[in-house]
Amino acid sequence: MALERTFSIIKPDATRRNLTGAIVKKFEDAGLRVVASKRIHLTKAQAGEFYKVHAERPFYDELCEFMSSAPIVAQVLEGEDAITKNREVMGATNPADAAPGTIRAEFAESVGENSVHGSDAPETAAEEIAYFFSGLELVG
Ligand code: DAT
Ligand code: MG
Repeated sequence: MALERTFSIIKPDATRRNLTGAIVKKFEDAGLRVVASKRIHLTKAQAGEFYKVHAERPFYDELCEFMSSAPIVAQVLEGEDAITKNREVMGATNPADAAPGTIRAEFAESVGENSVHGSDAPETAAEEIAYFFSGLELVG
């Protein structure tokens, strides 16, 4: 399995509760390395652009409000099979369905405010990394 990179966000519900370090520890314990990281406060329009694939969903407006309600930490994670591994460490979208020990099982507040985002495929990982970071900011 080749070394892979994926995109991750620590969401506003988690930065508000000062959980950045606890969440990064979950990634590091799983063998994922943070090779880029920045704390930023998205505008609603920037959140809307990032989540545009969900534009037709009933929760889209709520999602964009939430993602722009407080700072986020945007990150690039690197490791063997990083896209799948990150999704495993995150747990299911709805924390009620998330496996014990996953980030969402331990920290998420609801299906909407679920502490982390993670890319779901190589194409989306590449797009999402490029939306937030320049090549110069990726430091393996
Ligand atoms: P994931 O974040 O696990 O990839 P997704 O891509 O289906 O899940 O949805 C993106 C985000 O949208 C999700 O993290 C939280 C929000 N969301 C999804 N389903 C929702 C719902 N039924 N109600 C409210 N928010 C929802
Ligand atoms: Mg998704």
